[in-house]
Amino acid sequence: MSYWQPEYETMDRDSLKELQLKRLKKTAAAVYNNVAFYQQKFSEAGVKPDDLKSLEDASKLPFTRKPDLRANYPFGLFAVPNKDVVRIHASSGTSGKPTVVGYTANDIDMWADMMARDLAMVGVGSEDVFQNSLNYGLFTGGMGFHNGIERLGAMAIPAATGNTARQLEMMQDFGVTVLNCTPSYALYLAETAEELDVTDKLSLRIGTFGGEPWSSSTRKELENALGIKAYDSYGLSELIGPGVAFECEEQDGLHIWDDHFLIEVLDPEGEPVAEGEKGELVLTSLTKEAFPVIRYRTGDITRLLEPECGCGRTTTRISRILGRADDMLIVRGINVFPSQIEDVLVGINGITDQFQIVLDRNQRRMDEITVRVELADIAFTGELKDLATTKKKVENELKSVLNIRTNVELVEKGTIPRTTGKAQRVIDRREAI
Ligand code: DLL
Repeated sequence: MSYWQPEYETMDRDSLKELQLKRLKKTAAAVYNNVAFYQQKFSEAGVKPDDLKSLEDASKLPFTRKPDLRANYPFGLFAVPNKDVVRIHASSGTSGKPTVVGYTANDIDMWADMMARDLAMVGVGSEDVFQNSLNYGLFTGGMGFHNGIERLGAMAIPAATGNTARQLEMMQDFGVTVLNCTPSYALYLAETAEELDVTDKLSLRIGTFGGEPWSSSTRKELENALGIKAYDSYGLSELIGPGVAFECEEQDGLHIWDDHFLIEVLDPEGEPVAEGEKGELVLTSLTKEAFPVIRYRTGDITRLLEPECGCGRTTTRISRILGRADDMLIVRGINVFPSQIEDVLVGINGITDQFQIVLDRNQRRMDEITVRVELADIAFTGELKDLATTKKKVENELKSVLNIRTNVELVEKGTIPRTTGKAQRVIDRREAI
């Protein structure tokens, strides 16, 4: 086990709370004094930074949401003058303007520390050759990891995304031991390695995957296909980028760095859920200078786990992200999370793990859900040859988990577009009809 910053990773809860309160007061004062949006929100809520006497008082602070970032595009929420901002990142989003986030030199430095902690936590060290196959650019993934890899002293390969055959060649030629990318791209890389018959030539031992939801069954599949231990990596641009929470070697929940973030898990009314219950992750930054955020509604659904962890760290732990408050599909009144569908598909023989969910509204104005599933090569051999049986099996298993009838469309291998970044799993055509 290796700790990057044991003074924070194993801090006792009382000292941690004291540190959090000190940092919360500083952050609240910084946004109140420097950002018109926060000054107005604080006034509407009837609260001033000086009212923060204990950590519990954080609940008096107003929430921040994604539309607030859009409304203040591009630099309206920066708490320092532009001359102190050394970098920006932006996320494209599905509608309207992107959301822009900024960093001071200290922010970049602290981000690199957090990432180094994350990587040390899963056993990455200076001997490792680290292929970073996330997009470098406005997306936070590539550069965020890059700085952490260098900070830790591993050898960084800034492979970025695309050219999958070349990615596999680099892995062989450079003796890559750690791969970092989205889980969908990892699946694609594993599939291509098998097709090119190079899986045996890889020396990977660790995979760190994130940026989008994935399931524990996908973890098993990636671990078997690539001969690695695979870890979940969570983050979002608004809070810093990747590195907000990461699994440890126990693979039992993600540690959040609560010396940098104040963590709440809330119900839709904004009240804390009981321990262990599902709720929305709400985060406040405690150390950021350029772009601090107060009670940011991430939209990500998770649950708080017992803080004690086998690895010895005392930081707050959350479960893997169970879905998004706003990505949850409502089909005939039933809540459907794409991750539930993924879980079912991964366990069935004869199909690949590539899938797409298509939502339509029929002539009777009823929602129809179709799951497009790809057949694997083995689907045409032995007892699996009977495709109708495979289709029935997928339909039955989906029905038993989702409590709703789904149409299953079996499609040829390779039909569903592969991605080097985040996968597009849902095509919602209901509005168009
Ligand atoms: O995706 C940062 C990142 C890059 C994290 C690479 C990890 C690895 P955004 O583009 O702002 O930032 O998207 C953030 O992606 O609110 C979640 O909904 C989703 N997400 C990120 N990581 C995970 C994960 C980056 N491990 C949004 N599991 C978040 C589930 C995830 N969802």
